[in-house]
Amino acid sequence: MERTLIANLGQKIGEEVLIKGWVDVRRDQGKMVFLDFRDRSGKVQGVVLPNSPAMDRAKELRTEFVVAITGNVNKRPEKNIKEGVLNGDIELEIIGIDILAEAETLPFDMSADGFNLDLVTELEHRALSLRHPKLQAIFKVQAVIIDSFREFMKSQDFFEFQAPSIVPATAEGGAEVFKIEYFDKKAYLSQSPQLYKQVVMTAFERVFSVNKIFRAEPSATTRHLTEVVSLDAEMAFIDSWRDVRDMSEACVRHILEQVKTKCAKELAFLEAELPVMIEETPTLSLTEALKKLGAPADKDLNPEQERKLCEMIKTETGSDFVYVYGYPTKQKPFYVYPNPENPEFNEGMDLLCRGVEWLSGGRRVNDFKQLMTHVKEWGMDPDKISMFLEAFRYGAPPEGGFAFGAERMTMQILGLKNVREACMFPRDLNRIDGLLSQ
Ligand code: AMO
Repeated sequence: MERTLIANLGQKIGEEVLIKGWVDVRRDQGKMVFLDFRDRSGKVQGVVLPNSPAMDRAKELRTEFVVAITGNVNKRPEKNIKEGVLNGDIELEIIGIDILAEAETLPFDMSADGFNLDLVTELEHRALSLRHPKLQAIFKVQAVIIDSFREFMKSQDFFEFQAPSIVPATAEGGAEVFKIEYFDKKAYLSQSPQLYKQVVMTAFERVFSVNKIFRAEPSATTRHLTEVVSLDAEMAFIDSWRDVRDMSEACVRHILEQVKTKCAKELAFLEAELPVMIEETPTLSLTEALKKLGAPADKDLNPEQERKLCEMIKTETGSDFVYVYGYPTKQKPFYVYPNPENPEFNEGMDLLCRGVEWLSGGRRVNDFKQLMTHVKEWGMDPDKISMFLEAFRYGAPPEGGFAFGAERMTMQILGLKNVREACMFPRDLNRIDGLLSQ
């Protein structure tokens, strides 16, 4: 018999079917055994009646056994119907049980009601906690976020390329970088595809990538990982950094719309409310933002100021988002474009959402002579970035771009408290799968 997915059982009322999946819950009531089964499509309740040939086997089953079940799909009596629940109106009368794999007793209760683990235990048992619908909902939303990013960039005629992870020089500054032994030479794990997206832009004009980036982040915070999925874009022939701002805003809007329509079930299950993006996202210079906060002029916003600024903007405008642009030129990497009217400040920008930085970007220096001046002033070794410089030596248009972290985006969209909840296999100062012992 061909396998029927659990979500399709409702179309097979009165028929004999074969399902395959895991035992989700087992309730032994002596004469009868109730078993909930789970596959990739959903759950169904099964029952082994007193005279069933499957009774002996049913007594052997425990949670997470992998099974193939034959049974009849019956309509539930009116009084037992559960409205609004998948298969709430049917029940599988079990006639055959084939055990495909046994499971040891679980180290913790994984049933929907019993699943209230602290994050450390959840991470300690990632292989098991991934089977829970809460975690599956989070990562389904993340998959839609990444898909929608790709979809939007392609709709705007951006070309997808694969950026390297092993690089000869750091793009974003020295401290937070992993050095690797590359045979008997030194190399780095890429902090950002920044220099590569700029190079590819000089050939394809509009480019994007979905890549892993690595940051040797020395502190364990709720928003920093050492391995991040970065959604990067770069575009040629801009008139100003505002073109980049507008493109990134349209991209976020598309992602939010897609999550809203494609993940309605997951959002409801996680009790998540999408952040509000109003028609025109409020946009302030760093100087204006600090003034608004009553803070002295500074090089950047600290996390507390980011949180406070977002709260103020939310109260004033209803927007959960705010762009901040115009950072002190020397505080940002060498490639960021200084404002020609006030070169002390640059045309870099950040997008904050619900108190956390979500995206960075802006206009880049495209004039080769100016770029070489920056290379010197920022103390970069031109030999290490010779490929990047070649692209600009031979004609690069005015350009800019942006990057999101997929985990931060997932965290803020779902209102999660810790970025580790939004990363399937988080790496940080203390953890690579398990806790690091030294
Ligand atoms: P930036 O360093 O701000 O910019 O990174 C861009 C976005 O990546 C995410 N992110 C992180 N998420 C979790 N943990 C981390 N340690 C971490 N580091 C970064 C954030 C952040 O907004 N090259 C520029 C982008 C550009 O200008 O196009 C860059 O890398 O969501």
